[in-house]
Amino acid sequence: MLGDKKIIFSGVQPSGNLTIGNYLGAIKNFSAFSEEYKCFYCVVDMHAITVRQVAADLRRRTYETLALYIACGLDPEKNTLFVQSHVPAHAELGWVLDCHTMFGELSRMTQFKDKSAKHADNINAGLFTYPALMAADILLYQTDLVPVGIDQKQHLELSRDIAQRFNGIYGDTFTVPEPYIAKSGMKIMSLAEPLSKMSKSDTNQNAVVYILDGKDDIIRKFKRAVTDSGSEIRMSDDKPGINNLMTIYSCFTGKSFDDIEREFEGKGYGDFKLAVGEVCADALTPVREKFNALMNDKAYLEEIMKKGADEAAYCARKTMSKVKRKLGFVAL
Ligand code: AQP
Repeated sequence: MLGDKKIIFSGVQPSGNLTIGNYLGAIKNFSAFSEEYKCFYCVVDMHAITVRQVAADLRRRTYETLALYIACGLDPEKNTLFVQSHVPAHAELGWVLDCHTMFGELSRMTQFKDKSAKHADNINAGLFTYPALMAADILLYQTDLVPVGIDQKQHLELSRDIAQRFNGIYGDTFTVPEPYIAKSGMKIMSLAEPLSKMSKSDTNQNAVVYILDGKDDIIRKFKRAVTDSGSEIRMSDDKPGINNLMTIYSCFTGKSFDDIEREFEGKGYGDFKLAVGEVCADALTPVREKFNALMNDKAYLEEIMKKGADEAAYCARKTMSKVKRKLGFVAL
């Protein structure tokens, strides 16, 4: 709690151009919390370097991710928006939590398995201990609730285990966070391989719809989306392509799957794909326009970064001094 408000923390890696998976699974849902909760939204650049980055791209994407937070509706006056590497306590607590996280636990993380298969030439220690740094991000702010896409649920459960373990050894130190997986935040899958998650680092540009794609590109990508045999628009275990498109359509329109099935009864995949492309493009146009205006004002974005880092560091310091005292580190 901060004052009488519960605390929310979430983050996005500036590891690529953000996708509609990041948007529907996470960012779109963030602004609803601003009034009721004290919210910290972070651009987690330190997580991004678990995979090799080009420095100039990482720097640009850090600005872009912050601008996208704001363009997607996060008011910097009502939310603390900041960059992870601007608050060194993340790294500091990350190390402490590394020492309280078990090798076996980290070995079981599916994201580690997926990413080490994808980046076989760079299976670094940071990729392995990523979830302990994520726990540090969350626990540093005594977070009550973490809005994330369902793909991050396993990491969040580990954060809870780490918090409970630490509290068990040293006495009450951390709030044990709860995940918040929005109904609309179901896992958005690749348009080319609907059994794999849509990821910003996918090299197949046609598999991924980016938040900043123009209308023509969005419609083209949906038209080319892989669908399944048959022709009916209906949710079914053997139709992962159509399930994914129905999920996306439902997220953008708020319509239930039953409504969507009725709406497209007797119509074919072609009509449906076009409709999904159109609702997606229409929803993202205002975001893109606001983003472009923000990216023309770097000084404003830097002001937000600075203000956010000061606010975050203030809260982080309180937790860090408690942690150091409990561990037995000598205070000067
Ligand atoms: N496909 C998705 N469906 C629903 N939610 C998703 N999220 C990501 N992809 C989907 C949610 O977006 C938030 C930020 O994710 P992240 O940047 O921390 O990293 P990630 O989950 O590893 O996302 P990517 O796009 O797959 O990045 P890369 O390719 O760099 O690994 C999280 O809340 C996540 O759940």
